[in-house]
Amino acid sequence: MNKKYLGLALFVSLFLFKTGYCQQSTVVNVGNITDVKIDQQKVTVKTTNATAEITVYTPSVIRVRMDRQFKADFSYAVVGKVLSTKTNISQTESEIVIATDSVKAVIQKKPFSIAFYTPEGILINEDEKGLTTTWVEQSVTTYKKMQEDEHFIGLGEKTGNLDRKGNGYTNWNSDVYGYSISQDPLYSTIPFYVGIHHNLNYGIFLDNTYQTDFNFGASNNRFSSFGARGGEMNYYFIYHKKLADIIASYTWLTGHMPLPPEWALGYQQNRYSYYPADEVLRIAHTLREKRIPADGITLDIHYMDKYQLFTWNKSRFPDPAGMNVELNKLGFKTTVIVDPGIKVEKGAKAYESGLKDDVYIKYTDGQYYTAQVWPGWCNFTDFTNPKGREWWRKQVKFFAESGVSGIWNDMNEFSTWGQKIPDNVLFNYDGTLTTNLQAHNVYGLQMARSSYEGALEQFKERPFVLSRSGYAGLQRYSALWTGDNRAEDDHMLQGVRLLNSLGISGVAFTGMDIGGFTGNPSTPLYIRWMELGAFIPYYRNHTALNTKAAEPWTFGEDALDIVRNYVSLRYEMLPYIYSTFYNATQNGMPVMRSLAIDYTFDSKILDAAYQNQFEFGDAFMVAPFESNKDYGKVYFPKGEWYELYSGAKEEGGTTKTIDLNINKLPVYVKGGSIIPMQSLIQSTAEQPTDTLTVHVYNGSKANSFVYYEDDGKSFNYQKGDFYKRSISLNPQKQIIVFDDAEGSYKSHFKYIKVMLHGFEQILALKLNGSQLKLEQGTYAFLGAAANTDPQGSAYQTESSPVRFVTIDNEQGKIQLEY
Ligand code: NBV
Repeated sequence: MNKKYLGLALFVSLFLFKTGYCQQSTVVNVGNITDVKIDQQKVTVKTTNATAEITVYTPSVIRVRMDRQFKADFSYAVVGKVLSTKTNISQTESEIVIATDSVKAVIQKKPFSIAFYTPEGILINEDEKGLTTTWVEQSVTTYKKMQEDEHFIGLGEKTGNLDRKGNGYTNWNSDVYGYSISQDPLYSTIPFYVGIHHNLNYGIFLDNTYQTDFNFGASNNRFSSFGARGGEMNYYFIYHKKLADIIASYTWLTGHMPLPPEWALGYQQNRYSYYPADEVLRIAHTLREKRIPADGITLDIHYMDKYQLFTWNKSRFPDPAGMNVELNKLGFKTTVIVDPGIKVEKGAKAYESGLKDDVYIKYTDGQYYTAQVWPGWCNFTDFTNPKGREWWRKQVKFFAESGVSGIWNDMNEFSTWGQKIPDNVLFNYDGTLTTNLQAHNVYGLQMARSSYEGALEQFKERPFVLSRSGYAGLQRYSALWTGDNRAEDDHMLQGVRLLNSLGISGVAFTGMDIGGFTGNPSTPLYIRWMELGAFIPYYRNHTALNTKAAEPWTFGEDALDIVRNYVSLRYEMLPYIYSTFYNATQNGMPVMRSLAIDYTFDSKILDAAYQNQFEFGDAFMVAPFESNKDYGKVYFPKGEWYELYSGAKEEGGTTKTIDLNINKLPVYVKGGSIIPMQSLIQSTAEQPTDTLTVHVYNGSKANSFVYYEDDGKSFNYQKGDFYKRSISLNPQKQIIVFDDAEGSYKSHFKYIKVMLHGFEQILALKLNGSQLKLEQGTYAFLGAAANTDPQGSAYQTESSPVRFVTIDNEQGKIQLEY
């Protein structure tokens, strides 16, 4: 080759190398199937470049696992085990078919690619055939063909629109103080999403704890993809006709939330920070004096001595146990914050005991990893080490001895003044030593787990645990809140979407800082947010250091009246809310629900104009708007709807522009709903009257509600000491039925007041054959405080026309005919 050509060849190769065309060999595709092994519910294949296992877990859950070299099969998220499932597996020259009663996976052999079909043969999801699964150095990604008009929802704590189409997301748990409403990533990782197209929906859960990346057609219309920066391609494909069932399968796989104590569903007063003890008690007393029902007070970092874990600042809190007794007498429970960093201080009790038990994270050379947080230089417990978790569980005794009832896990991403943890610190990862790259995203989950398990061992009653960071499966241990939001309207609405997305992703017990953490809300924003809070699973007001006080009485008399109305409504709704939480412990259905769950294939619900509307349990639809708007447009999905306050009926399938009034949050009730409520109480430590009011809304479709009651605090329910009864409305047969109660618990309620809404034509009911005359009247959902206390609330809004009758609850099955 002469010099000229050699020069050109060199130039061309350099160009190709630079532009990446020559690096094809560093992109490794899964390749062709070269060997197939078929077991009862599992197919193992060798391909040119990898090994893959496709396993049927249930008729609707199929796991796809792929790697160039398999390592130990271990997961912090998955608790569901392979269930014996009728599975047909067959193969031909070109493909392998795995069929269950509800889904069919077809694997092409050359090259390997997988597609999922309904039993009728309708395509649900398929690999992008040109790209399938590929490795780029240590990263592995699976590419799925973008289906026509495909949309995506879920992926846990992600900002942006309900519809994730057109966006890419990263999972790397991060401390994001005052995050923006389009920031990514935030504090937690839940790599589970739902795809929707052609009246079909499916779920994909990528169980890989390295940094994961998702692309839902971000600047590409060819594929959606999910991948990880290390570890295996390891995903679960879930198919059901209904999204609620996909969530049920996903939470079967990653676990259900335990039943929380009832007090945790009440109102929680918080700030960074309440101290000294007298101030905490003053807050508690003022809530009682001002008749703002409340159950929780939360202590932020200033309760500690120089921010050292497992200490009390003795000058601020000379007698923490005494203070907590006092608070308990007032009907309050105390939750305290914990951070992962433990101050490096010779002689400090907890620090020394951690050293002795060898629980702190180290570098590869055996030196401790030390970084700065609140207390100064800290070491960090390795919560991925069983020994670390055991040590932490023992430390929780410190809180039990001080009469604490809840543990709030903060900074557990984990955060070291916003700095990055070096890649090379080591984590035990339950016996498979690894680095920060693999352990980072599960650290928060394992800390929350340790706190929960510690509280289970040390507390006498059901604990409440809250966490900022997490990974899939967090719901088994903890509630989650969305960290340091801002006191801005779009943050309130973004918060609604974050919680709704978390609900789709298996976390039913969620909250956000009501009123906003950074900055000061305007009075209308504060009011709106506090109203909204009544319909948020974890109802906690919180604000940062050096911001304006945010207790309900700090925004003037009007604000106080309005807020009192909504906190009071929350307490009246507790039988409904507690039952809804109970149901979440059984089937994973979130308490706060995006409309996408019940109306998945209605394209309007993904429309940005209506994406903030949500359901609270099965009955309520809330339409939140910016606090400064005078009117807003509401979408009513198919069915019948009633405006909560006036009972006015709205037809489904329509939109309506409504006047907005700061005194009242737009809330609607779905036709057919059954809503048990109680009399107003100031805390769950107080007993309501002995009448349970069951609101029944007329509707054209049959509906039922599982009513659940127990002592609200102990573990006796696990031994059958609960009271559970199904209440149903059957409009075709024109009956309302209270089934026989299950369980050994005696209901607190002697009577049931059946309150009928939308049954104007009906004057009497038949109870087991005999005639009951209905009374007529009105019912006001707001203003109960004013009814019980003349100085209560000034804001009585409209009331809804009702027909009602009171019946005896202490009988078996009750059938009411109308
Ligand atoms: O412990 C102080 C705060 C806490 O109030 C907040 O809720 C957490 O998200 N914490 C973060 C530490 C850092 C605050 C700047």
